[in-house]
Formats: sequence, C-alpha cells, structure tokens
Amino acid sequence: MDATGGRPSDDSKLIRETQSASVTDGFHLVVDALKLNDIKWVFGVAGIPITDLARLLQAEGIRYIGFRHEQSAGNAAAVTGYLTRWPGVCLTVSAPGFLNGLVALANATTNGFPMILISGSSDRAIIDLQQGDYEELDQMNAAKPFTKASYRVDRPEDIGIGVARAIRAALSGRPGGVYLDLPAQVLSATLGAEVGRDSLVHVVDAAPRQIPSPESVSRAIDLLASAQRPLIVLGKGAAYAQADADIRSFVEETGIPFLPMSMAKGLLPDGHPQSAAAARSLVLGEADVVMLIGVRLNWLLEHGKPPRWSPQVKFIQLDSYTMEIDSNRPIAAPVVGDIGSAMAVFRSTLAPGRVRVPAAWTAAIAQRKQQNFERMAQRLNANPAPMDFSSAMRAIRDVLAHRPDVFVVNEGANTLDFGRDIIDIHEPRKRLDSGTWGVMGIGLGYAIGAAVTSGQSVVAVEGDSAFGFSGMELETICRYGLPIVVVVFNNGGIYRGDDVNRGGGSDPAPTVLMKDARYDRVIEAFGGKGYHAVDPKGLANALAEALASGKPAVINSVIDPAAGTESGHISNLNPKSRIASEQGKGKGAGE
Ligand code: ADP
Ligand code: TPW
Ligand code: MG
Repeated sequence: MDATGGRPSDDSKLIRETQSASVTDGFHLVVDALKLNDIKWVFGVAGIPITDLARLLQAEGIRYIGFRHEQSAGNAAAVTGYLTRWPGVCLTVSAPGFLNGLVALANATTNGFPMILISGSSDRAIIDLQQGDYEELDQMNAAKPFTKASYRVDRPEDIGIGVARAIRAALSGRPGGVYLDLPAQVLSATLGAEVGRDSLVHVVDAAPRQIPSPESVSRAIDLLASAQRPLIVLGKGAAYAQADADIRSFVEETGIPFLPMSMAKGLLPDGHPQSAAAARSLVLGEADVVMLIGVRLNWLLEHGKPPRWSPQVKFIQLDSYTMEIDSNRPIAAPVVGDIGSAMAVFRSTLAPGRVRVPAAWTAAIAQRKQQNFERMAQRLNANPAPMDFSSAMRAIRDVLAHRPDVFVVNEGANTLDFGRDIIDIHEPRKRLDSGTWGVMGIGLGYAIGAAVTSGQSVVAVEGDSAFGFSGMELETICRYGLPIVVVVFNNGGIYRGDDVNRGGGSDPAPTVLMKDARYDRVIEAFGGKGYHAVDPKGLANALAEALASGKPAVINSVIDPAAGTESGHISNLNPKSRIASEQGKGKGAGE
C-alpha cells in the first residue's frame, strides 16, 4: 500500500496530456512559470501531491534530480543558488517532506543563498480546523521564521505571481530562502489556457543593481588612505557576487593584504603573495583599518571584538543588507550596495597611489607567514602511521593542485578545520562547506548540486560523522552517474574515536562511531568504486584515479582515532562539565 493511509492516489488523473489546448491546470502552470523564469533544475523527493509535477518537469525539459531525503535535495538547491546567482528549487511532498526540506531552506537563509522550497500541501479547510488530513500541517506559517518570505498560492491563476514573488524575494538584497506552498487542489485545478498564459510573470531585473552612494565610497577611501595596517577580509558574499575580476584588481592595485573566509578562498588563489591567511592571528590582532567585503562580523570573526581584534580597529563594511551595519561593532564607513557595482565604483574613484601599504606592515605579515609555513610544513611532511589529518589532507592538496577545476565540499570538525587550512583553492566558488551555522549534513547534497549544475567534478572531504548525515545519497550519485569522489576521514568518531564510556558500561561513548567501518563498501552496493586508503600515497593514488575516471567513488581513509581535537578549532565554544576537564579533554587547538 502506498503511504496514503488507503486514500486513493489522485496522481493518475493529473497530467492532462490529452487535455484540449484550450484548458490548462495548476501542474502545467507551475512548470510553465518555472521555465519562463529560467529554472533549469529541480531537486526533490516525489510523492502525493507532487509526483506528477516532477514527471511533468522532466517531460518539459527541466532536469529533475530525485533524492533519498529532502534535506539533501534542499542542500543541492541551495548550493545551486549560490553557484548560479539564480534561485535553486527544491520540491517536496507535504508535512514531513516539507519539514525535512526546511532545514536546508533555513540553512540557505542563514548563508544568504537564493533558494525556493516548493511543497505540495493538503486541504486548507481541514488543516485550518485541524481535522486530521493526510500529512496535515500549516506549512506556510511553519516556514515563516526560517525564510526571507513564505507564500501560499490559493488559486491557479495566482501561480505565476507566486513564482515571480518567490524568485524576487530569494534574489533581492541579501539573498535567502523562500517557501512557496502549493495546495493539491491548486495543482489539479483547471483554467482556460489563455487566462493561464496571461497569468504568468516573467521576472524582469530580479536583483537590481544597488549602486552605493558616492559619499559612502569617498568616506571609505579616505579611511583606507589613512591606514597604517590595512586589511581586506573577503567573505562568501564577495564570492556570490561574481565580481571576481574587479575584486582581484582592487586588491592587487591597492596592495592591501587580504584574508579570505573559507568559502571566499579561490577568489584570489590561496598562493597569492598578498594572502594573509597564514598570518591570521597577526592581521586580526593588529590591523587598524579593515575593509569587509561580503562578510559578517559574526562568531566566525569573533564579532570583530577584542581580544581577537584591536580595540582601535576601524571598519569599512561593503554589504547589500543595510541592517547588517553596526550589528556587532560600530562601522566607521558603511558602503551599502551590491559588491559588483560597489567594486566598480571603488576602482573608478580610487586615484592611483592614494592608498599606500606601509612596508613595515607587509614585512611583518611576510615574516609571520614564513614562520607558520615552516611549522606547518613539519606537520604536512611527517608520515605518521596511521595517517593524521595533516598527512591525509596533504595528499588531497597535492592531487588537487593539478585539478583547479574541481569543486571541494568539506564538512566535519577536524576534517573541516584541516581541510580549510591545507587544501588550496585555485578558482572562485570552488570551496563549499558547513558555512555560517557550522552545520553537518550538507556534504552530498552540495556535491550533487555542484556536479549537476556545473558538469564538473567534485571531491567531498567528509568526516565520518558528517558523511553519515547524507550518506544514502551515494545511491543518488550512482543513479545519475555523477563525477563525485567522497573521501571519508574515518577516525571512528565525532572529533575522535578513542573516547570511553564514563560509566564503565559496554555501550560506546557518545562521540564514538564504528571502529573499522568500511565506507568504501557502501558505494560498491550501488555499482560505484570503493577504495580503502591507509597511507598518503594510497590516498593520493586513489583520488587521482577516481577523478580521472569521472565516475562515482568513495575513498575510506583511515585516520588515527586519537588525532583529532574535541570540537576542532572551536572547542572554546563548548561548555565544559567536570567530566571533560577531569579527563583533560577538549583543549582548544587554537590557531
Ligand atoms: P562568510 O561566512 O564568508 O564570513 P557571511 O555569510 O557572513 O560571509 O557574509 C556574507 C555577506 O555578504 C552578508 O552580509 C550578505 O548580506 C552579503 N552579500 C551577499 N551577496 C552580496 C552582494 N551581491 N553584494 C553585497 N553584499 C552581499
Ligand atoms: C546538524 C554537531 C559538529 S561537528 C560534528 C558534529 C556531529 C561531527 C564531527 O565528526 P566528524 O569530523 O564529521 O567525524 P572529525 O574529523 O572531527 O572526526 N548536528 C548538526 N550539525 C552539527 N554541527 C552537529 C550536529 C557536530
Ligand atoms: Mg570523525
């Protein structure tokens, strides 16, 4: 029996392939509206009431990718929005399917990725009186706190407007997640074909340029020109903006050292001489004027406050979202606008030689970089058995040095920290990771979204715990034959694999996962290629071979269970109980 509680499925009557040309229905109008607005992919899980919508999308040439869980479908849609600057669309069934997708939608909103979650929903009259419909939930209101906007279409003639509003809301200002509720009755309702056609809306100029005021740019340039120790911080808003050439030219023309946040890596290559990534503590602590380009002063930058930052530092903040300004520290020179327009204005306004970077500052950074490179080289070149995070990441870094085109997806705790620090990114938007929330579960969804929309290869570098959140999407990867290689950093646990049951019982400790798990064998069940790597050479060979094949693969990389740090680099955020301090666990790795 299907999961309808015995209710007859109404799917069969829904595609009106034989309908007369004079009549259309909600299903067709949704597809027409999406096509009219250049939606090329939809990621989802089928079921009542949207099964036939998925079929019709496919029939009409929108690529439909069917997932095993809505959260991964939603993550694929979110990353599509980030990479293409056009909303990624996720399609789910009612109540539980919708809620599964909602985590990804909320994550998209938090990260500023344009995404639309479209869910079918049950009978409004029954929902509103809570009379117990199949998959009953007031979805539109449930979505509101997690989205930029949440809409429901109650009449078929409003589908065009609903889709247009969703697109505009997702893209404008700071991008984010939008929910669009489509009740089953609206999908199956019929309408005159001409009325239907006339109701569609082609969205014109969905994200209008926001040109910053000339005064704000002059104020910012005056401040930059006064700096003794200037710094540019690039965030994923800068990567999203696709103003790569102007950003790079601005950084190079001014000579100001830059620090990329994790997903801004690759806007300028990591090996760029002006990169201050390897002198992070120094530049955050000593910079006197900092230009933030598409980056928030949130927890990832310790809110811009001492002791990490100098108490005297002055900020320039370039952002499309006015309310971000002054949210954590006072901003001396706010520049509100879209980064593409703003960087062009900066470049045309800035007189050559106006901003000078004192040689003492550049030299101090160079010296600290050199020290840290040498320290890091020791860790990278050590060859411990079993592998630790550094030696395994080095193997991946070396293979990817020859493949700048490959997307790197990265999640976990230690696996995330070491991956961010060690794997160089050579091109813009090639690194996709846990992002603003530090969420686990984005891995395979992001990998699929990136592979499907770009046609390029992806390496997903996953902690063994992180991998588990979306692991069943290996079947999706194999079903569509996508060029994705998943490297599982198998240290047997969350952070570490060597913790013990503090009660002395036989149950494993809360952070422990199965020792000796063979994740490579999971993909073999779906016809993909599994590799088992126990040393850097084996890992590098497996990765090079898997990438060259262009076929789905998993590399189970055996990492020392004792190599990790509790909570990775953010152990300072972990409230500690006596049980932790007595065991001497959870010492911060710091930077
Ligand atoms: P990171 O996580 O890399 O530090 P955040 O996600 O915290 O970056 O910050 C990104 C910022 O970029 C957000 O405040 C967002 O409003 C802003 N932003 C996103 N796209 C644009 C754009 N095209 N123009 C200007 N600002 C943008
Ligand atoms: C949705 C909490 C943060 S990091 C992590 C968890 C469960 C996994 C770390 O283990 P992993 O990496 O992946 O094996 P490693 O290399 O350190 O061993 N649920 C969600 N998000 C978060 N962030 C968590 C739980 C967490
Ligand atoms: Mg682990």
